[in-house]
Amino acid sequence: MSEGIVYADVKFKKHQQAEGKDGATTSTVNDATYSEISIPKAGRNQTSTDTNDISNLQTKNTELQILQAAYNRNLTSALMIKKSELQELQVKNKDLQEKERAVRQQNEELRKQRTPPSCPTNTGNNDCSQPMNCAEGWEYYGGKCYYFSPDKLTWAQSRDECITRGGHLVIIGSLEEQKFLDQKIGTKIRTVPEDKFWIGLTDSINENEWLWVDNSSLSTSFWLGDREPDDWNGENPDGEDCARMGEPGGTNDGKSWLDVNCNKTQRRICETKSPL
Ligand SMILES: [Ca+2]
Ligand SMILES: [Ca+2]
Repeated sequence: MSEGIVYADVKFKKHQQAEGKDGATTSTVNDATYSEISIPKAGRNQTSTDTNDISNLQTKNTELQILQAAYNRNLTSALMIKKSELQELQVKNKDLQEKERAVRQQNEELRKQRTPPSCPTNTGNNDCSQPMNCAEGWEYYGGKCYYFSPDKLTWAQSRDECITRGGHLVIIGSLEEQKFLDQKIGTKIRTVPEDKFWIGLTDSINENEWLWVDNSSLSTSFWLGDREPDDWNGENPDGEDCARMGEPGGTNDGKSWLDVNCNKTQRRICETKSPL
C-alpha cells in the first residue's frame, strides 16, 4: 500500500496581532497561514489504477452474474426434463406392476386348473383321482372332469347328450391328455367288436377340414396308422366324417383315432371344466 500514500508538507507561521486605535485587534500580513501540499505523481497514477481495478471487478462481477443466471436457467431446464422422465418411469412402473399382478392371477388360475384339490380326509380317497368337485360318475384329470358312457349313441346324439349333462364331447388339446384318455378307456373297453368312444371331432361341414365341437381347428392329431382318416364310403355313401378312439388296454403312442360313419352307435367321452 506504500504506493498509495499521499504526502503533504504543511508550514505554519506564528500568529501576530496588532491593536488599533480603537482597540480592535487586526491581523497583520505576517499572520498568513499557508501550506504546501505535495502529491507525488506516482500517487495520482495509483488512484487511476485503483479506479480501473474497481471497474474491472465490476465488469467481472457482471459477467459472473450473467453466467450464474445462465447456469441457473440450464439447471432449471435440466431438472424439469428429469422430473418429466421420472414421471414417465413412474407411469411405466405402475403399468408393469398391474401387468405383473394380472399374470400372477392368471398363473394362479392355471395352477388351480392343473392341480387337483386336496383329498378329503374323511373319504379314504388317497389318490385324488376323483376329487369331490367332479359330479358323480365323472373322473378328474388335469383340471377337468370326464364322463365315459356305458351306453351307445350316434355321434350327433352323443354331442347333444354331453351338452345335456353340462359338458361337451371331449376336445383333446395335448399328448398328455390324449395318453390319459387312451389309457383310461383302454381299461373300460370290452373285448367285443366296435367298442369304441366318440370324441368331439368331425369333418362333416367340409371334407378333411376337421373341427372340434367348439369350432376350433385340429392342431395336434392322433390318427391310428398311416391311412386314417380315409373317409371310407363302403358303409355310408357320405363317407366317414366323425372321429372315435380306443383300443383294449390302450396304445403305446396314444395314436388310436379313426374316422367312421357318423350314424354308427358308439360310447362317448364327455368333458367339462372342473368346478372349483
Ligand atoms: Ca370325412
Ligand atoms: Ca376311417
